[in-house]
Amino acid sequence: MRIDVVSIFPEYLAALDLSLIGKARRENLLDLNVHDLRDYTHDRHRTVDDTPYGGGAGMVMKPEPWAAALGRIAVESPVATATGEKPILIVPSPAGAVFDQAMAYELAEAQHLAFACGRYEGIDERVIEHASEAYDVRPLSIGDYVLNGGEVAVLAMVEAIGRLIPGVIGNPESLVEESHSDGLLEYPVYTKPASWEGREVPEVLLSGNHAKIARFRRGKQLERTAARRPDLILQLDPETLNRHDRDALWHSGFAVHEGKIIPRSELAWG
Ligand code: 6SD
Repeated sequence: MRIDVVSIFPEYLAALDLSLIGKARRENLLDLNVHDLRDYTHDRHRTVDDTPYGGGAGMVMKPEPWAAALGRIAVESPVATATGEKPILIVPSPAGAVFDQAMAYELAEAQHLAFACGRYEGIDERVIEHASEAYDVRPLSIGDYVLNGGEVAVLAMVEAIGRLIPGVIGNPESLVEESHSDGLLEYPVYTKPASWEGREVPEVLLSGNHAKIARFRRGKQLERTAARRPDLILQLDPETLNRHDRDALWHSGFAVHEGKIIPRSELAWG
């Protein structure tokens, strides 16, 4: 996969040299290129911002450097060249659709992703419209809170997407069981010592009874998800829930009633 990131703070992306993503780059599984937006300016001060039309606080990123940077990246895109397909341009924004694990899986299939990191009050909107001619543009949010720029959002998305590229994670089995891939949060994990500070590892995990361990873990996933993310419980397909699952959900305040999952408080009696 090829990834291009455009930012006025290219050093922010240095963390992508580390750990699994850094290793994937060195092994040529990931061709990641970080570009300094100021390299696409032509004035002495390398200006990337200007005052907003209509007034208001702060500055807006000028269109010309963005058009030059994104134009160069599109022309050099391996997908545009090989298949005539458009590369995907992700624009982090608190006003975007929320990036989730399903999106990470979808984007991990792409040949070429580009990321445009805004700063100040954001990028002149016409850049987004103009970029749609060469890119499949996706304004994406990493959650409902406000950052100062797109760089931290890009770090999160590149890590979430990059680890799904075949070969990046040594043991692909670890991708199967993880949080969100089955719509549930992860079960709790423990290691040695079995007794620590007066706290014991749950006995069933020391039993060697694999069926019982699997049931225990599934129960913990359902219990945790019900307590912390009840919204995820309501999105489960009730057809995927066995007798043990329904029992665990009942104890966590949910019922399967007439083919639907509902909070037990909404069960109509009589
Ligand atoms: C000015 C940006 C770009 C400012 C952002 C994204 C999310 N989820 N929160 N905040 C953000 C992105 C903020 O450029």
